[in-house]
Amino acid sequence: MKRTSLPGLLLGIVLALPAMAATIDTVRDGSAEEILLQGFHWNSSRNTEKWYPVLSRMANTIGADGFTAIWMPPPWADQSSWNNGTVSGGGEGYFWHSFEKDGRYGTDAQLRQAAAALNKAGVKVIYDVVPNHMAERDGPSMFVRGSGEWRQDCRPACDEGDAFDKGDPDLNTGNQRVAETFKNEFINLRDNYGAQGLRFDFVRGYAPETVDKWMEAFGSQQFCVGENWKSPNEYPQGDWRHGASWQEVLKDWSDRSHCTVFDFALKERMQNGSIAEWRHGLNGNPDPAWRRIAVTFVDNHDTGYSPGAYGGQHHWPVADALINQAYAYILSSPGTPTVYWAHMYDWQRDELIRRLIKLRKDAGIRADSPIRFHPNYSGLVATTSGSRKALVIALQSDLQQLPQGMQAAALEWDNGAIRIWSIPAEPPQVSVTFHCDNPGAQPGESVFAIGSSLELGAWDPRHAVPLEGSNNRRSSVIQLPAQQQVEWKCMVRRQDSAEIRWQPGPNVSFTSGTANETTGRL
Ligand code: 7SA
Ligand code: CA
Repeated sequence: MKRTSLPGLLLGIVLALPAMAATIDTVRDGSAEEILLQGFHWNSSRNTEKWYPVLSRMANTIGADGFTAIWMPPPWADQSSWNNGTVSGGGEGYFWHSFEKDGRYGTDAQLRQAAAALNKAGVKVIYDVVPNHMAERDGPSMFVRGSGEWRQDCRPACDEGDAFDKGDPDLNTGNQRVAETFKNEFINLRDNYGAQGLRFDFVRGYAPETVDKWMEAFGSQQFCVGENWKSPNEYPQGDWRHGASWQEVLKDWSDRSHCTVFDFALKERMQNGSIAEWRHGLNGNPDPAWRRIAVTFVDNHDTGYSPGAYGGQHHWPVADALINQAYAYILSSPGTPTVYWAHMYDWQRDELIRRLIKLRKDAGIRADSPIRFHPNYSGLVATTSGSRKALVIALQSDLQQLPQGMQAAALEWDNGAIRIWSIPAEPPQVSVTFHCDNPGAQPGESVFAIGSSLELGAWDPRHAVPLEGSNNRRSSVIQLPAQQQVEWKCMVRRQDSAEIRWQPGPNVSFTSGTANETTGRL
């Protein structure tokens, strides 16, 4: 037996410690550089060709297109059918009746083949799982009514969260046997169906702590994402979340489950905000621990359209004209981006998406990569700092070229509505306070900082940075990459005229990171 030296033994123990940690203190986000494909749409279970063989056939393409993981439909048998007046459906996996894998998407054997082909193509398999509720069929069910295993077995309900529909299909995930049964099935998906992660459906219906326990058993180094689609105003009055932001509600769920979350904060801004307000997604949060948990998406099988019957569900679709810009944003910004099957493989957005994925991977962008926004330009302009390169994103912006003017855009799309530059990797960004001392200030004057870098408007008065404060000193904190040689000046513009007064004399120049404040004098 090879003798292990004492240092080697100690090193071995130290390396093993994190895996043995009782509960993890970080989030289960895979490599933190995942690029997720939603591997189905709402009508996939009604597809002419069975869906699992489609996935087997497409596995190498999916891998070659740059996806590192695929969100699979729920693998459990769903023979339901329902019709609520305007639309009908059933069989999609969300109203399953047993853990049998033979369902509308294909057979057990076809599922194993698809999972094996995807794993072989380097694509992690993430199953959609639905532990909140199930359909009952005639004959013995997995769980026994009246035994405390169903929500309605107790008065009032015994359940860890909201009811699905009227609550009659809800299981009591707080019940030991129910939790154990799902734990064993998740391990079965890991060991026999190639699962390296799980997407938890309808997490509003059960406790995040239960998800954390299931993931401990499944394997903490794996990937998990929760679908917590519940707006703050859906929480009862008196619950702290009622008045909170979408981001805070999502972060709370993630903190308690140690899973990532679909970034419904960004989705809500894409639906209701201007493009500049997309910066308020979870993935744009100044705190990397918040960006890291965000699984960004444009649309999915609920919110978006799908090929086939009724055009799918389209509960909350992104405006068609914004879809390309939304993909440009999520694929060049922090978080874990998700691409919807139909956009990629049915509706010919694949060329743009493929190029965006390549830019992201070349730059080495991670879920928690830094991002800084440049509100001194119109539209949405931001710089995401990757480990190998930085990407400058300009959506619906008047930013036509970078300050140096040397860099051609790496990607231009939709007549310039999308521009992305790929620039050399940057040192970590620092905050610098810019002051303009303006003893001669007149009422109705606005004071700006203007200078050489993108953050300072590249010497273009239209993109100078407005400073706030009292008459004789106005300031603003601006984020810049460290070690940059910055040249700048103060500038005054009278509100009622285009007249501009420049700081006299030479530029103020400093190196960012050595000084964390800099002062000009008008
Ligand atoms: O309206 C969209 C947004 O607009 C914005 O302006 C709003 C947002 O707040 C607002 O700011 O979002 C709201 O609406 C969303 C969509 O309804 C809500 C969201 O919370 C709310 O804020 O999202 C909820 O609904 C989604 C579909 C869920 C979310 O988790 C949930 O929060 N998505 C996942 C969950 C399920 C269920 O597992 C799946 O649902 C989704 O694909 C998955 O992604 O037991 C017998 C029985 C009886 O109990 C019933 O009374 C009877 O009606 C059967 C019958 N139930 C059937 C349903 O009526 C029928 O619709 C059931 C058996 O089948 C169907 O349910 C489908 C569901 O329609 C479908 O979306 C379900 C099961 O097949 O599969 C899918
Ligand atoms: Ca429930």
